[in-house]
Amino acid sequence: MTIWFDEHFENKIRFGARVKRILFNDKSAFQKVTIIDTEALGKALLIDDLWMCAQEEEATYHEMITHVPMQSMANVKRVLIIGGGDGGTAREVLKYPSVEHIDLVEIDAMVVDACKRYLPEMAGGAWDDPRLFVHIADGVSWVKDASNGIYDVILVDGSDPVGPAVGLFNADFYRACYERLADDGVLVTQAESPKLFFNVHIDLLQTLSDIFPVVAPYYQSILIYAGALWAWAYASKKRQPQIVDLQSAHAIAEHTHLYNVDIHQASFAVPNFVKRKFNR
Ligand code: SPD
Repeated sequence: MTIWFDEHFENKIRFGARVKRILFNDKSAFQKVTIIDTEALGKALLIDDLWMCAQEEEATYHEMITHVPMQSMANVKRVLIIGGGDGGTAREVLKYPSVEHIDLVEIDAMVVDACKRYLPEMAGGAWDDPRLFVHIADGVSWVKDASNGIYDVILVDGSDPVGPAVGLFNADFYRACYERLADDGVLVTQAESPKLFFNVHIDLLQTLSDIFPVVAPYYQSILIYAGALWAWAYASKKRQPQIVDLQSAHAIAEHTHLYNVDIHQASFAVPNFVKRKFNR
């Protein structure tokens, strides 16, 4: 029997792949967590029936959320990842020898446990790195707690704005992130598709702009995400999203699938339909 997994958008359009096997499927206190093996994309994680990452297509997402901020700063030592329970973002951050400490704050233990067991490739050994500290906790409360200290880089690697990730799209959360961010630090959050989630995308950019002096969206296409053109939002108190050390960017590009100097620069080209609503 042929099984397909499809992510549906408003019952109008769907994004799917053929499934070989369902490896894990359960409901936590927060959401439905599924890991499947697919014909075309390898193993994949889905949350509440939405694509999160798939082996053959995850590099774009994890490299863009990580290397754009990491290359816009030098000598990053302390990193906070909110969400990221599959370990893919931590894997990319750990490519930097300057990084001394990563707090990964994931609300749902089931995501981490299922990924460790059924999708360990995504973290690529990150779970065993002594610099990574995994906390099963609410990211919103984490950033509101001053005792957690200050971070050079904050990466918001959450799910879509349904279920437990809703709080990662509001001003309260980003005001608290501002307090946790070093003066010359950088925050990047996944910012949904400017095509299918236009209002969410614009609202998020506006929310960030009310808090951070520097805000810039950046884009890449991702095959499995609804809308195909995906966005991240860069925010900082004073640092522009420019590569600070070309040599370091070329060096990291030796270890990436997609990210390089040209991609970093070109990804900040903003489509006109976004510029008409958000132009800074
Ligand atoms: N619609 C997909 C949104 C995905 C955001 N996070 C993905 C998690 C991968 N680490």
